[in-house]
Amino acid sequence: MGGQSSLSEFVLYEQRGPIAILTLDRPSKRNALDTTTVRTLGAFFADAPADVAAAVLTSSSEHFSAGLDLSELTATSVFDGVLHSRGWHEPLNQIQLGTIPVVSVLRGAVIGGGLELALATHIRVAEPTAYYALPEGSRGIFVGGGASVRLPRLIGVHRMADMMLTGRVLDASEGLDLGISQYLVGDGEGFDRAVQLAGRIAENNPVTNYAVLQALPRIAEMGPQEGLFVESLMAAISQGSDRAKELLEEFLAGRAAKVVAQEKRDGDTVMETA
Ligand code: 1HE
Repeated sequence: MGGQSSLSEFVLYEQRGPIAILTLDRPSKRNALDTTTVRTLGAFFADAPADVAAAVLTSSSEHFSAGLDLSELTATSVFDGVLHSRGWHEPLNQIQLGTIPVVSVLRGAVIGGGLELALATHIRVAEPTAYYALPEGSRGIFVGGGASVRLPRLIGVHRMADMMLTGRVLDASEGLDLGISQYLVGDGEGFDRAVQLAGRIAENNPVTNYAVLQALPRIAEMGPQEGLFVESLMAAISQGSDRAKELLEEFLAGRAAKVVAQEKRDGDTVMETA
């Protein structure tokens, strides 16, 4: 288990059993993300400890992140700008296309690069204070941390265009409706819910988690027939794993969790052991 340590100047780290907890900790700058912080996050997920099965990405203060550390935007050349943006793409890909499912806790500002970081996580749990914006439009720049690829796939090009052209800010409830977050919980409840979800995810067959992170987004980008074929391969690989066989035996012996529709306060349906 161990207590809290630091991965880098603005990233705290703690492991609770199979769950890694990474905390953005730069409250005085509203968790503005400098290059080292973004690289630290990517490097962690590119080479996560073998006993980590799921992760929570949260913040130590009332804001998730105010985005790119604008003091870094003094890039001197066009080429520096390309490299700076690519310097975000790689770490965010390491998160999204890694092997560890990441649950983020969104509250307060989820702005610009902060939103881009959140979009690279797999499950987003928002609190009512969360708000989403892309002020790049007003700052005379364009998104550079993957938003033009990830956000339209969630909310559509037209809504992202609105956010960039008009500075429109989406609130937590709009974010839930549009799929920016999958969960909306009460004030101060985000972290506990994220840990609970991460715990649930950590119990899955690792092959299933791998398939969800690696195969699912690729299949979603394929033509339907190619997707169906890759799906059959992934299905066979997961079914052939020892853990899948154990879980099937448990179910057939009446010892497995049943699917129980349970209306939670915010309408979530969860699996419960009967
Ligand atoms: C920052 C940053 C930052 C705050 N980089 N220093 N993101 C933005 O355009 C959002 C800019 N930030 C804000 O709009 C506001 O700070 C907040 C709405 C998030 C919070 O407001 P507030 O009133 O609580 O705080 P504040 O007084 O504005 O800021 C506190 C300090 O944090 C202040 O520094 P101080 O030394 O004067 O105390 C701010 O300068 C500092 N700060 N946000 C640097 N972002 C891969 S490309 C991605 C491109 C982008 O992300 S563009 C969007 C950038």
